[in-house]
Amino acid sequence: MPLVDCMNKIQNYINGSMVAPKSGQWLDNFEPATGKVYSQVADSNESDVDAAVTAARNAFPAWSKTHATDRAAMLHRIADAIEANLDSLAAAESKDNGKPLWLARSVDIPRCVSNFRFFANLITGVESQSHNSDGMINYTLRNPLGPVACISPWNLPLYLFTWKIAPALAAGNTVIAKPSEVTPMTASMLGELCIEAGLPPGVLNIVQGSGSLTGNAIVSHDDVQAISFTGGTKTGKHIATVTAPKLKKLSLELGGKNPNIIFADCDYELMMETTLRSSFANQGQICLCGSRIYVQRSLYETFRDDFVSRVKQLSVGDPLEPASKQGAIVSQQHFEKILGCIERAKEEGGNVLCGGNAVSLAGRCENGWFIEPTVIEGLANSSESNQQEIFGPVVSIAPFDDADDAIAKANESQYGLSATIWTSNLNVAHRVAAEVESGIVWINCWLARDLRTPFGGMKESGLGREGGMEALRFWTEPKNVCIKF
Ligand code: TXE
Repeated sequence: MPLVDCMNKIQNYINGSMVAPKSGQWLDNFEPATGKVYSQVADSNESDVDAAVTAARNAFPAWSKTHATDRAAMLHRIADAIEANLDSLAAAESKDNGKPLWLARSVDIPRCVSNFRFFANLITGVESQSHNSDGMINYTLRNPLGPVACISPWNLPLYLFTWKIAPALAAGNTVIAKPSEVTPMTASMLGELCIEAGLPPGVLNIVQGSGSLTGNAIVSHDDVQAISFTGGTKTGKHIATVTAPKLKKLSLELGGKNPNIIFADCDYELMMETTLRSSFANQGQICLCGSRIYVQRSLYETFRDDFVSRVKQLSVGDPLEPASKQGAIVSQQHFEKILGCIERAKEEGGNVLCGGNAVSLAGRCENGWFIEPTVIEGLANSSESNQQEIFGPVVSIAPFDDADDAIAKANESQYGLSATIWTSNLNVAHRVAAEVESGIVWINCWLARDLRTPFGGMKESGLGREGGMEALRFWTEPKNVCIKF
């Protein structure tokens, strides 16, 4: 596949072709590891969005009538193309986002393949509902909606982009998809792969650009029937104000401030190894990271000293180096936001046990955006630092006394996305899982994913669920037909 020339311009994929924005306007695209502009991305406007929606509308009749097995075969061909280009996609993802190359190769890109294959398989096995009673028989049709929109963030760029696109296409919709303008590269490459795979023109349209211009044009377009969004809570709430008056279906997967609850009777080594990942994977830029660590008092000091000494060993380095455990922060703006949050935590009485500083690297990364993995103790549970999403390599730790105390601390939050519980006591595990206010709970594991499960959060963490049948139901309109005989 002709790799998108990184020094070239990152174009839109509309109606089956790679095209420049009609305005001829471009946005700089940075490499986080070097802090330098390395490409430019289309700054699309309403007329680009309109072209994409028109293409999607024109492609909808044929695509929606394509048999599920044929839609599935097409999705498998896209998965094949991604698989065949794993190395170039992983390299592009690492360059665009700043994450370590090994992480993009082992997690991000393989998950894109899984996203397409999972929903391709699912739609060939979906059964229809029928209800039979009193001389009547009912059957339920679940029809695709039409042109729909997928809008995704910069932290897991192609992973979350395809997590939305795959079920939308599988259900028979045509799609207008917008990646984050901060990490546009692999979305553009996906467009090229779809051309190679023979996806009919207009079935998928990828429109690059800013949220305020391009994103807003998509969510406010009258012909867009539904929107699936992942990003910040503030942006999600804004989008809801645009779509609610038009009664558009809306799915929101937003921020989190997830508790990691560690009881003294846990499997210590497994907990420790996993907690290092759940705290700092992807530089802490995963909405599911456990950024509030609560440890039972009898274990607290042992945990704190051991955790801090292991965090200090997490090397921050060039994302291209296999030894780098932590890569670069995605943008200058986010880099400065995280450092500001660390200063705020100190003002709130937090004691930085390790990290807390920007990292200056020699060589090609000397101007990159790097931050030490940071552990802070002594913050009040109600402090801004423990209430607001930082979305970086920063965790707070605090002791708790018993399950009641842990649940109260965990639930003192506006968010409710995920929670992690470490204990060997089954009663405690099930009780805490039942009472903690989050849409996803992991017990003695983290980020263990079965794509059939409902995925999403409550409170300020979102609206609706992705995954499995939840996704297919979101992307279809049910119709009940009743026949009397
Ligand atoms: O997300 P935004 P950003 C959190 C994290 C981060 C904050 C902001 O706390 O600091 O969100 O990150 C598009 N109409 N998460 O700025 O702004 C935008 O172009 C339509 C958690 O990246 O929410 C991008 O494609 N679209 C999150 C997408 O929305 C709009 C992962 C997300 O951008 C728009 C990332 C508008 N008005 C950040 N404004 C998670 N839950 O995983 C922006 N966009």
